[in-house]
Amino acid sequence: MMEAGFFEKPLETASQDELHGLQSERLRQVVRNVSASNDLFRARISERGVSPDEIRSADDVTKLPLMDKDLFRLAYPLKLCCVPVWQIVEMHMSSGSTGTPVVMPYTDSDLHQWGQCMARCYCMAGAEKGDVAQITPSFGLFNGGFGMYHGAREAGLFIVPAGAGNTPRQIRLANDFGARILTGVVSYGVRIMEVLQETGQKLDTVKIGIFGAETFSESMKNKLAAGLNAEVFDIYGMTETGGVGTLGMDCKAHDGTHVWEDHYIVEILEAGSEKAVPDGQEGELVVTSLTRQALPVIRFRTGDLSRILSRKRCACGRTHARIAPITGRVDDMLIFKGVNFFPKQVEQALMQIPGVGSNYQILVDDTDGIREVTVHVEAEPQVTGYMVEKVLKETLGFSPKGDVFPIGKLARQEGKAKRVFFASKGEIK
Ligand code: DLL
Repeated sequence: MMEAGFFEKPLETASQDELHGLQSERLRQVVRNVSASNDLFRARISERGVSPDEIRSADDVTKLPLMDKDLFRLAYPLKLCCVPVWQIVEMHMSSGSTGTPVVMPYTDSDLHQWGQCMARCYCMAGAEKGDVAQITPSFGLFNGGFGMYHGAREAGLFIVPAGAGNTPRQIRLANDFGARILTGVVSYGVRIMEVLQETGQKLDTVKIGIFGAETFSESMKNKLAAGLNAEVFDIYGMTETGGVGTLGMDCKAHDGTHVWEDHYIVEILEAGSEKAVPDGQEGELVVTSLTRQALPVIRFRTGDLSRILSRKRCACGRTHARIAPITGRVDDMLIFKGVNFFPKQVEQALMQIPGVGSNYQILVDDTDGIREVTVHVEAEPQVTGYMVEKVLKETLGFSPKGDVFPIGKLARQEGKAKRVFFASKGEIK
């Protein structure tokens, strides 16, 4: 039953005990299914010396082998699929930052599961039946457009499937059709905001912004909320878990991402090890899908860094564990002059400077055996390279060179923004 703010209230507010019971039952089932139907899964579980019968409770998840993106690459295109091909009704694919093709096939029931997770996110943000939702990620192999579409269908929204690009048309569509909800990848939300500022236009009816797929610092989120004049939510998900929204979003309390625990078990492990870290400590997020048919992941190393914020009931009434916004990826960490940092920290620092725009790049050059890091950022004319260097020094403890460009001058990509460029990969001209 749909109630204001909730899509499936009983499940979203179930007690931790009830959730644990549901997870245990579903884990038993999914482990049996993958072992019975897929050679790769079966071999990996048996190599670990585990029999599916030994998996009785959700806590037994730690007995199972871990998987990562490399396994997806080896299994390309469908060797990890656990259903006959005729049951597949849709697929999505991501090439990821490492270029590894990850394929996710869906059965009809998987599309329904995806739609339900995503519909929970819409309702959690305050969407109501009949609201107009404008969807700006591309409709294609990237899961963003279709996931937001399937969820909007479940939630009974009026969908404007605008797809990517053509920002002036996006603004016109939103105003002409009275969009109340605007969705997209973070950098595209920023693009819309910039065009609004350049042209002096407004979004007349948008009240809810749902953005994700990329690093999303608190300051960027606030900037976007101010620029769009909307409440902004940080939505999470990935191809391997079934797409956008499958891993949840923050609620109106904006106190962490609610992970849909009746559908997924999350663990936080020390990066590169099997050791669990205590709640509150940062580590790599590892996910097991409990309710997917075509390709459930078992202990998938996401490469994303986060921590458990709370397992207590949230102010919104939901009981599902909350994780911190993703701070970076295990493989994104940069080291400069002995200091480790993530692109998100650079973003956070830059956004403190009044007049700084939202587009920036980090250039890493190791050509002469000495690492040089330069930060390019778009800003108003009053911002100088010295100001950028000073803020980075104060917040990160080292001084990359800072170069300032007029707003709109740095290259932009369609879809996810690329923030880090390496001379060693020929990415800097
Ligand atoms: O990016 C799904 C998505 C689409 C999420 C639209 C939100 C909005 P992939 O292309 O497979 O799927 O990329 C997944 O993107 O492992 C994270 O590293 C990153 N990511 C996704 N959401 C967030 C977020 C989609 N809210 C990878 N904050 C993930 C930070 C995110 N990083």
